[in-house]
Amino acid sequence: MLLYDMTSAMNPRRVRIFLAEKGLSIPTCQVDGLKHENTQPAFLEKNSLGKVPVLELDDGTLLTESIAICRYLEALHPQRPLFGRTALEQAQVEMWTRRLEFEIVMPIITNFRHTGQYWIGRSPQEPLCGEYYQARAFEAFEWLDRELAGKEFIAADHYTIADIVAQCGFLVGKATGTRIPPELKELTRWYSAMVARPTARA
Ligand SMILES: N[C@@H](CCC(=O)N[C@@H](CS)C(=O)NCC(=O)O)C(=O)O
Repeated sequence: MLLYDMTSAMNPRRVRIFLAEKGLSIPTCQVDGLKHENTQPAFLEKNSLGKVPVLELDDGTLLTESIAICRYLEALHPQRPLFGRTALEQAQVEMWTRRLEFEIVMPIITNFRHTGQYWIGRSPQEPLCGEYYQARAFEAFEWLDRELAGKEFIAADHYTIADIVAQCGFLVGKATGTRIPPELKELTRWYSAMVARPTARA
């Protein structure tokens, strides 16, 4: 297997943390976004969308989408489960992962696309759109703060892919000006615990 990775990017980080939590390691090939390597024909043959991560299997099969890659790895290495243990837990993890993708990650990333240096010349930028999505992100942070009251983890009584999705999203928010406000105590507590995990810098 070979993982096409981009060190500073959010979605490959999900896979790296997932692997680290499982105690697994896979050879990686770095794709340099600043040098536009992801939009060159050689990489577009791996992923026609020009995005990382991509997992290339030994028979040449290509898997894209961070969550699909993690699901594949979970099926190969079920211990310790990160997508839920029981039918109900699996549904709850899926529920939370989708809620977090749409409510938390999407507005953070959309703000970054419309305001970040990296996207100049790569994607049309509309500052008002950036402001709009940042405001939506902060509303969603308040919602998640309320949801986290009394909970150690987001979706279950243990760490799951839902926590990984959220922590990677908040890391982008931190780097791009959409930080967790300190008055959101539950969210701040949860995030501090996530970034203190030994796998957080994978
Ligand atoms: N839904 C995809 C999103 C992949 C994605 O957007 N990757 C970003 C990095 S976090 C990327 O490759 N960006 C490079 C670019 O578009 O220039 C996934 O979960 O893997």
